[in-house]
Amino acid sequence: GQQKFNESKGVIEDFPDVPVKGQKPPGGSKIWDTCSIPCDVTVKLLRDEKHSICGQLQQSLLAFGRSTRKLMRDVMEEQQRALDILSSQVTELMTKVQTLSSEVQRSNTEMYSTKPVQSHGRDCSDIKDSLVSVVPKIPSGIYIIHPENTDSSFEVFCEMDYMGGGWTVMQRRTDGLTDFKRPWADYADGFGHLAGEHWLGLKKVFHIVNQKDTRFQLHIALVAKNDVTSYASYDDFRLDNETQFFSINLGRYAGGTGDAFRGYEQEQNQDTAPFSTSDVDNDGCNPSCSMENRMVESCSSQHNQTGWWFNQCGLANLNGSPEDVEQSQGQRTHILWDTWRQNGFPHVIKSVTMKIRKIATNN
Ligand SMILES: [Ca+2]
Repeated sequence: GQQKFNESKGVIEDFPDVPVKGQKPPGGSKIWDTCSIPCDVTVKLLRDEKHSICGQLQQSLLAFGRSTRKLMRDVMEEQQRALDILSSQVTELMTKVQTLSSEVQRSNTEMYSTKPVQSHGRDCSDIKDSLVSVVPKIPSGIYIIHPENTDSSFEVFCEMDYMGGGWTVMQRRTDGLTDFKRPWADYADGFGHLAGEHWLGLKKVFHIVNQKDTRFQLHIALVAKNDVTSYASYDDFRLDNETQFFSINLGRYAGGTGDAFRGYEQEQNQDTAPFSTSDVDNDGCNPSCSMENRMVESCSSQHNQTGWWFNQCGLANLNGSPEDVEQSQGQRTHILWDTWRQNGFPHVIKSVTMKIRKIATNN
């Protein structure tokens, strides 16, 4: 009867309420002729059978839909799991790369932090000049210098490869691991590790740049977060003595970063400004100055307790932090060289080195 049912299905389905009495099911004449049961009973049976099969069909369709959905869910979960595994592997690899590169960096630093070369000179350019005829390639590293008119010798880091070599490093910020929130005494004497981040110290720099018959240039090398590099250079650099709070004196500017030491306006000009720290305030905000609609009493406090030649407070502070940390409210914690910009915004600076070198003079 199954086949017959299928053939008559269309009719019954299309007109379920039409009375079927006396109607011949198409092609069903054989059953019809031999039918011993009354026709309306047969129709009822067929209709019941149709309903039950329809119900079964519906059930299996639902089941099929459910299992399809489950299958898709399973597939998606499987893919998600695979993605999770992949991304955790990527993270693991990146961590490994970071560890490796920091190890490379450390071993580089360790390479430099071996014992200072026992070669004396008045500064790194002096050492370079005296070694250049005996050593084919003078290595960068820690050397001992003894500036004229001082009783003491001290260690400095000499950059012997960069731009002709002979550079005495007076400041370096690279990884933010050294605390630059320091009082006056530390900025006067120096702190940090010569092979890594450090501030050589105002007294030492004063001794180097104040030797007779010498002139020094200052070179500031900046690296932005996006690895763009540039520099600012001053063809003359001197410090006044400690009783004048090591005021800075700058010559002509050259470079690609803009002259942030002088800024755009006279009141931002840090040239000739005395040095300030959180405990020694020479910042020109007396009793306070207005910055970005805030009253600032101490530029050092405004700049994360660092020391600099602040002047109301100015557009430069290379002792800020190289880390991309979130700034606290109204504070300037980053390395600042505000004239170095891209698309109108200051570069985010990730490292800086300040170095000085003797300029050859005629006498
Ligand atoms: Ca002040």
